[in-house]
Amino acid sequence: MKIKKIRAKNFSDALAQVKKELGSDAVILSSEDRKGNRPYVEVTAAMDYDIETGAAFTPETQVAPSNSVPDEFMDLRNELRSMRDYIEAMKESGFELKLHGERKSLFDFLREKSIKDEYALSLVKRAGDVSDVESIMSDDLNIVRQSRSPQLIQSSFSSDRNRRIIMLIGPTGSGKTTTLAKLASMAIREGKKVAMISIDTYKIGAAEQIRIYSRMIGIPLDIVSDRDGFRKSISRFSDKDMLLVDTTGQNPRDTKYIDNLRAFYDMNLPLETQLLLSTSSDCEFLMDTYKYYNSLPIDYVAFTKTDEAVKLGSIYNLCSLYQKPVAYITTGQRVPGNIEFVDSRKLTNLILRTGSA
Ligand SMILES: Nc1nc2c(ncn2[C@@H]2O[C@H](COP(=O)(O)OP(=O)(O)OP(=O)(O)O)[C@@H](O)[C@H]2O)c(=O)[nH]1
Ligand SMILES: [Mg+2]
Repeated sequence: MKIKKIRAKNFSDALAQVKKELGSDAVILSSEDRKGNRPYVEVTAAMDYDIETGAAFTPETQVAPSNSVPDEFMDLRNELRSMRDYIEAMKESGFELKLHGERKSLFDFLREKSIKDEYALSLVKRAGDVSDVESIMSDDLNIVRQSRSPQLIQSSFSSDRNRRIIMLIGPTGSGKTTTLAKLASMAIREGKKVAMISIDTYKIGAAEQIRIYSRMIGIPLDIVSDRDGFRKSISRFSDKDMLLVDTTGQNPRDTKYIDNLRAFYDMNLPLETQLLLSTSSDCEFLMDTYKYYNSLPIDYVAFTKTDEAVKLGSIYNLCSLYQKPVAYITTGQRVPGNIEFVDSRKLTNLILRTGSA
């Protein structure tokens, strides 16, 4: 293992030098800001360091790797790993590591809420204290829905601007059917004429589940399996103010599933699409999931199961990356109820208050 100390005027220069002198596999062991008349950054880097075992990569360890890795090595390995990920994220987003005092505490506070490093850094760079962070985050979350294509506006239902056909999409079990029933109950209470359409003929029991809700709330339901049926159903419910459309949840990485959904959009009806994502899911999973749904015309994101979530930073991460407005959050299994229409300020409060620290 070769260890080298490198000095540079800032962290990105030091990293560039490490890469040049030790190669791109070099591992950063430590970095320190040196103060004084001419401040500089000192980085200690190592080459031929086996990050998986936390051991120097020598011929001996290659031949006879040790099965029982001592705890302190495991800790070191984890620390090195997270440091490497952190630095990679910094490099990708072009940030420098220069946080001290209040800013460092703010950064740590945001990370604690599961806000991704690059977004946490961006917030901290724009803010002086927690209340600044709150208002900046709230501004960031105040995303206005982009207007749909003129083509869509001219379509068959545009004469009645109050009529809404809302389609709920999302991964399996994200809460589409339950939320649909919550929305239907709310609309009924507001005196609207509502009907439900389910295009979920894939999952066993899906029809029964939505039928129970339709009877419970007392609103009509159509279950259709194709575009023809869908069009007929929309005509049948032409007297309604609101049509709520339930869809099948499947793995969005399956292109057939996304293509099936897309076929309904190709009908050129004025559908409003809400993508439901469960906040009890891992943030990386959600970010990746979104990527696949992103090929569909999503108008809003809605976050479900906030009652089960340990942290809600994923809401900010997703909104920052995909720039979609949040329609509402759901807070439990109860129907009716357990749905909240939150503005960006309330959302910010939830994100910053949920979880430890
Ligand atoms: N804790 C909690 N559970 C919820 C919430 N919303 C839905 N659920 C539960 O999550 C489970 C799945 O909900 P569904 O509405 O069937 O989800 P779905 O997206 O329709 O599922 P698929 O149709 O299989 O894709 C059910 O047990 C719901 O009661 C919520 O806000 N909080
Ligand atoms: Mg369902």
